Amino acid sequence: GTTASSGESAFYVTTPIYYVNDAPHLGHAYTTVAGDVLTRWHRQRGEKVWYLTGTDEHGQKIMRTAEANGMTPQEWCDKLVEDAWKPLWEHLQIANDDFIRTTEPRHTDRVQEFVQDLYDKGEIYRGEYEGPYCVGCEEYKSPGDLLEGDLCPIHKSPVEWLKEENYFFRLSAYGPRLLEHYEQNPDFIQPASARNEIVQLVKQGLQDLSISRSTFDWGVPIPWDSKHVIYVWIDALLNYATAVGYGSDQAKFDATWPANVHLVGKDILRFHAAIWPAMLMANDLPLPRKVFANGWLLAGGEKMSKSNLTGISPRELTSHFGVDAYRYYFLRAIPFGQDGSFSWEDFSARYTSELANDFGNLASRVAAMVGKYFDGTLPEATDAGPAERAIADGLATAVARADTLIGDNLDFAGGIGAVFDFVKQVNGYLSEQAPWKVAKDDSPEGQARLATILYTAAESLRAIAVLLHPIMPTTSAKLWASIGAEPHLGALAGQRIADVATWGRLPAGAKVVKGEILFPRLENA
Ligand code: ME8
Repeated sequence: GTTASSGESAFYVTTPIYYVNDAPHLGHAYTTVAGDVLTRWHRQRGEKVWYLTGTDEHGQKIMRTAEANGMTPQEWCDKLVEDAWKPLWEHLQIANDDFIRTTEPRHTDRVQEFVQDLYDKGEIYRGEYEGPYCVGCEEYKSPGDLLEGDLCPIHKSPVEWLKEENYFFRLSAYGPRLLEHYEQNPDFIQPASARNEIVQLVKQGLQDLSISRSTFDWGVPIPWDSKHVIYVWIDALLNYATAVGYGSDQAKFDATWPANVHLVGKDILRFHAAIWPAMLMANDLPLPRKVFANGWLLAGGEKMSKSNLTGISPRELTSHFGVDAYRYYFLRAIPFGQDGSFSWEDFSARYTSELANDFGNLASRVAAMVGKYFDGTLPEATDAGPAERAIADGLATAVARADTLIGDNLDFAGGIGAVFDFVKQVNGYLSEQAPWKVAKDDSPEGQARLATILYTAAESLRAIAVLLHPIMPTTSAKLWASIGAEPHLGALAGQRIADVATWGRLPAGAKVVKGEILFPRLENA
């Protein structure tokens, strides 16, 4: 692969670029929050990171929606991006470094160059295609995959029969090289179920891919034949390269590409794990390091979607549970890579037991006791023994597990679980040590013991605030402020995962204040 000429290369993560035919729902937010947690974790490791999201604005689906709403496609896209998509990502605290729209010239110009290059190399030829097409998927289907009545298996709506003169990409030629790549890079497609699916598919043999359309014009024109526009998926996949300087800023491209992780839903795995790598191979570009397919959020047992009218808006949930609990819930409740169902009952139960009781109460109890017994000034731990060593050890274990699980394996549920095992351990420590009883002992030994217990608990909160920062940035910042960490240790975002388990970083003398309740009791929904 390419190495950066200007130092370290970035940990580059992408989300799919979403269709702007409608407003975002829980499914889109699921992938985008996952990418945000992953990239925030890597920033907290001290790595250089680039997080990209954006919107897919060409094709028939968008064109028809715009028409139905009495707008030009461009007007429609501008409105949806500014009124719905960007504001939601801000609301959910998504810290993306860039937002690419496929109608931007920085993208369309490069797409034309890329396709022209392939044409010049003989990778594209003219031919005819006939087959069933699903506009919802923007994809030709195999007749064998259709449901009774010629319905798309994903959208459950009728496909259209298309017959066109098109340009084709010689995708079929890339099967052997793709299989070799999967073989030599066992982690290229994850999880294993996704990898197996793609290996099977490619082994069956790939067909050449129709990459242009001539029956409508909302797309990027084929440079050598302006009666055709480039197939929306070819246009869309290239966003991952054009957004980081492909063809326009070589230094930036070299410092960013290849992507470390393409996050995608399993519905669009084939495009990312077979077609996209073949396109890159055809133009001699390095392949992404990993394509990770998340499972589907289900509603009534089916994929939640805009077209099925089951797409719930994330704001319906954040207005009730808050943004941080929202970010936490989906990653904690559903193993990443598997399908899962959302329910109000499950969300409420986890909110109350895990966030409000286990975590929120721990933070408020500790702050209240430092306030009550030491006037809000963190005392020194002069009497540390086996119980305190067990906490320090538990922390080291939690950090190591969370770092591998979240940072390397994208096992968010497991990694968050590791942090919450530590939260539970600290709660258990407090119940056993019972500082409220020790406080009744006025002797110097009793007071030293009390100080040690409360120091240990506050120092644990220092670590918990850092570990949960990528997942719940606002809550963690409140906790960081409440234990008075900033004046001594600096900003929360500047804390490094490698330092979290170093015991004793929060110094005695820190000003601890009982801040606002981290997870207020839920009102009846
Ligand atoms: O496919 N469960 O855009 P899209 C989990 N423009 N994730 C879901 C989901 C669900 N029920 N519904 C949607 C496109 N997603 C193309 C992508 S990329 C070059 C072009 C998430 O608006 C999931 O990540 O249909 C899925 O892949 C993506 O949204 C599809 O969004």
